[in-house]
Amino acid sequence: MRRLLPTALAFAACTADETALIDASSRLPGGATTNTLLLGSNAFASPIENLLPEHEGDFFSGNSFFNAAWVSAPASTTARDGLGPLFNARSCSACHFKDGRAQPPANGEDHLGLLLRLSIPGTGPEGGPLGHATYGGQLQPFALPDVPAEGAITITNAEIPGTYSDGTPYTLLSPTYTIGDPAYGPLPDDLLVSPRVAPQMIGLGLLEAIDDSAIRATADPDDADNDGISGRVNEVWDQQAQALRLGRFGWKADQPSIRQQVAGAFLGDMGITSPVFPEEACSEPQTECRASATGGAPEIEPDAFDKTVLYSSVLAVPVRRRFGAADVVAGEAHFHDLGCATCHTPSWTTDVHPSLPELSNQRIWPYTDQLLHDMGDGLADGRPVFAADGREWKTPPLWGLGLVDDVNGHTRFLHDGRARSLAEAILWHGGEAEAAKQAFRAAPAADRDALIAFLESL
Ligand code: HEC
Ligand code: HEC
Ligand SMILES: [Ca+2]
Ligand SMILES: [Ca+2]
Ligand SMILES: [Ca+2]
Repeated sequence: MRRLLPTALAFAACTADETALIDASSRLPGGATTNTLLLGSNAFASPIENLLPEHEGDFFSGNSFFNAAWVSAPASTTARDGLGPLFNARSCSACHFKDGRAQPPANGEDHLGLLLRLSIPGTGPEGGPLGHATYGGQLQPFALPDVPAEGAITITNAEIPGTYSDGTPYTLLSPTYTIGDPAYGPLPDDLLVSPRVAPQMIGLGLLEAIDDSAIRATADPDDADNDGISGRVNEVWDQQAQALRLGRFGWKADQPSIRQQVAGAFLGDMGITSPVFPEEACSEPQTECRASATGGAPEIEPDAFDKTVLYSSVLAVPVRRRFGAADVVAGEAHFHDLGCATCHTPSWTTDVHPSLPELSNQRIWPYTDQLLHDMGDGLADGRPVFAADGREWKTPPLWGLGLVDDVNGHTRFLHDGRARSLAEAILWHGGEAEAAKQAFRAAPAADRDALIAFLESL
């Protein structure tokens, strides 16, 4: 499936810094795995181009499990029954539409693609968040007919005005979340709520193939190098290893592996039990939930589960567009000069992947350090997850961001999709990223535009 692009030249950046050469390999952000063929609305749906023939069948089966709408048990379609009883959506693709990214719902729309993680103050099992005794760790706004759904989410947006240093005005949307109609008793005043939108699914196996020690080596928890940036690792519970491991996936690096993230999605988002989480997520007081029929033990067969994990691991990162265009080249230099690259680490080399050799030893360009950062009051959710505190978020990869509009028809960014553009996403940065944000605010309009052109080329 692989086709090589003609070798790109190295472009000199428009900066006095002689060392700031644009690396030709960044044109293929996923190395040999890069999707060079399929852009437009299917830009995130391609398998890695070097996918081995023996993995193709599993990819396509995994694709069908990712897109399948699950049904309530018992059903004649036993391969995908067992939905709920409580759930957020019926399929993975309802939230990760076209393997892409969700946006916050407009008022009155169903809350697909944005979910609320819940906990109460204190520490839960294995040092993780302490779920609410009835509502658990996530609000499920939908349920099967005879089971009460947990509640409804309402988002209220305040408009916050601001100005760039040159006087150009902007506004930011600041959302508040309320849970209406709580079906299982009132919610406590000190309930901790973390809103999250579904991110795009590309390049995840490559990120998983970065060696733990390489990520740990870049952490600087006490800001020993005194640059104002103190990236930290999360350490989260690994259900299969029964031990704490480096957190990698989710907006707070909540999950140690794609496998556990997928199992968590099946259970928490769709009510489907799996080999990793074999028990339905019905709490003691949720009696109708506990009395409902299940679709087998586990509800997704181990083989189908493995294929969904493989699928989630090998969706390809798309090739850069407008690579080498003057504004993009200038924007890349600004990205470094404004301090963005301190957290959005441009490049990594993957280690040996245990089961997918296609992902091994690739030079990749995700633009993330995979570490947690204090992003200030504005973005804080106040809900700790293992080592991540209520102000910290993991630096998200920036690859593919310029194609979100083509794939999903929107440009909503950040953990809850509050930013309506890439510029708004930057303007929300605070905490450790305050200096970078201020540098962006102070930059001339032409430089800001070039920076955005660079981000759109990713
Ligand atoms: C209700 C919407 C929803 C559904 C359904 C859903 N997801 Fe997600 N997905 C999310 C959200 C929100 C996140 C971010 C989670 C977090 O930060 O904790 C996410 C994160 C992920 C990630 C990690 C991505 C990253 O960059 O860290 C993977 C992998 C994933 N989902 C796979 C799946 C699979 C496979 C399914 C179906 C079994 C699925 N999801 C179903 C909303 C959803
Ligand atoms: C201190 C580390 C840090 C610095 C410096 C930083 N970022 Fe970020 N960036 C983050 C984190 C963490 C998030 C996720 C925040 C959230 O979702 O609430 C983020 C999110 C983003 C997003 C949205 C990504 C998405 O998937 O929604 C963009 C775009 C972005 N940053 C660009 C930049 C640019 C451009 C700069 C320089 C002007 C910059 N960042 C500087 C840490 C940083
Ligand atoms: Ca079920
Ligand atoms: Ca729940
Ligand atoms: Ca530092």
